[in-house]
Amino acid sequence: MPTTEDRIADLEALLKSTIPNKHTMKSILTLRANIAKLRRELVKEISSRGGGGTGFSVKKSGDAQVGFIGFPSTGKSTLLNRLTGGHTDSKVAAYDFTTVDCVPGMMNYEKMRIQLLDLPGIILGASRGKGRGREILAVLRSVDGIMMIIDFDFEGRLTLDRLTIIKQELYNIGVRLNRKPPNIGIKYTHKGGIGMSTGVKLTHLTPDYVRTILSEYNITNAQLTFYEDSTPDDLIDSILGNCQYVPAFLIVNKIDIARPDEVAKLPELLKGEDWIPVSGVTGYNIDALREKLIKKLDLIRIFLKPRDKEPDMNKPLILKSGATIHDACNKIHKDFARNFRFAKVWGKSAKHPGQVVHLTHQLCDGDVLTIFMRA
Ligand SMILES: Nc1nc2c(ncn2[C@@H]2O[C@H](COP(=O)(O)OP(=O)(O)OP(=O)(O)O)[C@@H](O)[C@H]2O)c(=O)[nH]1
Ligand SMILES: [Mg+2]
Repeated sequence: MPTTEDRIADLEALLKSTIPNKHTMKSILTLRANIAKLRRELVKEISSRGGGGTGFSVKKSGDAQVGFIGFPSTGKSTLLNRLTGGHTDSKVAAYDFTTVDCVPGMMNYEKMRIQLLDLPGIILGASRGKGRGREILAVLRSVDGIMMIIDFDFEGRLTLDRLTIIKQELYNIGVRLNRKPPNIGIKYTHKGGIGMSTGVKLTHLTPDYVRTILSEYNITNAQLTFYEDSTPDDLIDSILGNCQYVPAFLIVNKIDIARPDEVAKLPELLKGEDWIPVSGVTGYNIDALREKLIKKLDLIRIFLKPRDKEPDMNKPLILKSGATIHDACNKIHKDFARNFRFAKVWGKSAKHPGQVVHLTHQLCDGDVLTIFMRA
């Protein structure tokens, strides 16, 4: 039986060979919708199989998890060693596929503990099941941040073809970088066909295209509201809802061996990317890399204050930006939310020191918090 990958390849070939004109428009739309649908089936397969059952078993720890993704020998393990101050067992060597497992390390930064996951170098076609590719990529569906890494070659040059592949592989497994979930409202109805309302001009979708995509998912009655200029992929992401939205940035490693004229070209070459040049070997920009990572994760520190006592300023609770008292309670212990009465908060999120707040109150970095529970 053909695999999902084979079916995608067949349809892509068919799409390529179809000359667009007004007679073929309908079949082109159907083909595109079919391909997109199969791609998402692949995502489901990957996330449920975790790459074939022998997935990496790394216990999550720390306040957040961040994964490295890059081709072999780009310097992932070297950087992991640098960032963790050597608190990891990841081996470094001058040959490809030195790392064959998911190796964790802990980076400590201003009372935050970030678990970094070193991964084997990916190869082209990882998401289509080559090597341990799927397992590697499956790990990246569950992290709080992703560091993509590319490097200068022996001649001191940098090309972006590998970055394109990395991004495509992540896309294929349903990982969306640096973006919010699509803002499309879908209300399923029992009758009335497909209704569409738009607050903005749609430049990537026509009503016909929307209907074709929906019919691929057997949706014949629904009311759609587009709040932004969405793409066909956005629509499918919304229907399926199985994508991960992860903050990410690009590390340009081995800057120590870069040709000066190549370095000068970097701002132009990497326009639109969130990137940082570093050297794992000389340590150049490693502190800046730590800072960048922390900023990207957008974490906040909450200091817990026991009733009538001073707050513990040494061990903050680390939460994601935008977190509420409810999130704080859940992080401490599930009983905290269940038996919650009210809380008092001091700091940026409080209207006045010691403001009484409830579960939906949003916290800010540096807040001090006392939780009162039912006896
Ligand atoms: N010149 C230079 N060499 C580096 C740098 N970082 C790593 N290397 C070298 O690149 C080679 C590969 O480094 P690793 O850290 O093992 O690379 P990796 O990405 O973990 O490789 P795999 O585990 O095989 O995927 C080693 O010989 C490192 O010494 C750097 O910043 N500059
Ligand atoms: Mg390695």
